[in-house]
Amino acid sequence: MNNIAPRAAWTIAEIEALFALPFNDLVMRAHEVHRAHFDPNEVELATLLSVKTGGCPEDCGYCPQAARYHTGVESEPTLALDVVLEHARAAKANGATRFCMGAAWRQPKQKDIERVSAMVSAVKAMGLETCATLGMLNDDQARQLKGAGLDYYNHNIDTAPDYYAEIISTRDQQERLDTIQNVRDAGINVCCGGIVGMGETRAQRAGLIAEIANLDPYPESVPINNLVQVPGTPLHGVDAIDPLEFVRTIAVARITMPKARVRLSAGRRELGDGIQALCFLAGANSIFYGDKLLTTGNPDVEADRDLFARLGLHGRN
Ligand code: SAM
Ligand code: DTB
Ligand code: SF4
Repeated sequence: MNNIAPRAAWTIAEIEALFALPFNDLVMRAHEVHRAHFDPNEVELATLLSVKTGGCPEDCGYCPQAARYHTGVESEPTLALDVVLEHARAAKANGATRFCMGAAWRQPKQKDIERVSAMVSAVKAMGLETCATLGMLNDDQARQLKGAGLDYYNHNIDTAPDYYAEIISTRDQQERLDTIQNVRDAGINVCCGGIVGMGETRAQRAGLIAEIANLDPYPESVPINNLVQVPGTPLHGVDAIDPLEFVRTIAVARITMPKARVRLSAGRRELGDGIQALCFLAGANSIFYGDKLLTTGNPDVEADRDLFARLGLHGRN
């Protein structure tokens, strides 16, 4: 169990009140919380690799990997172990400390768990922290991954409970919460966040943060994704979020989850350098690092090195 102490549950009204603060007051408060718990100039670098791409049976309205949407992403077989290790070696050489393996499954099969377990053990042996995101897990599957040495499991609740059904119909949010509990019970660190910029209201963004912050204990890692709009997905063409509202979301995550790694996740290219700098000020202290997310683009390594140099930021040791 981690040392993240729970507090009394956050009400949605309390979280909405944070969102409603004047921007400077909100960011200052978040930055103070950030400084009290972390080196404010240190940002964790996590590199993603899609180890099984496309052909997913789910209908997540944001996702280019759902088989039912015509996005140009082809279904590919699971990557071979040596290919995964080649990517992990390159990520480590570039300065990443965490390697996250993603798969477009609703739920892995036993054979999948065995293959991913081999990847996890080998990546961990290279001295990287390991993370996987493979869809829903039962308790036995979570325990097998823990046995292979998995450090983190990513499973997002994605959006507020009252908006969820607009985005996904093939599984409900309670199933997501059950997986998160199975991961927790197996002794794996939890990485759980969501996506903003999907047409949700501010109250729904507050609902998303409340649900994550009220997990007991709250997750060790909290990815906040800015929707990457992909042609062919139902959410393509939705109004983008105001970038300053994105910064507010990061700040509220930091205040409500003081000891979590808040990850400025997908959608950084669309935010630009100035907004990313504000996100780091507001308490983001982790990014996905490397030229690709799972199937879409990310700022390239050179651009991130340049941004870190301009801001005086450094990676974790
Ligand atoms: N299939 C597994 C699952 O859904 O849990 C694991 C991979 S899935 C791609 C992991 C997460 O990526 C999703 O829960 C979602 O939060 C995020 N994601 C997927 N497509 C995205 C997009 N277009 N923009 C932002 N985040 C996205
Ligand atoms: C998370 O919260 N964001 C990452 C990771 N967890 C697996 C995925 C972002 C995917 C963006 C769309 C794509 O590249 O396919
Ligand atoms: Fe499948 Fe995950 Fe994409 Fe949903 S987010 S369609 S479960 S790969």
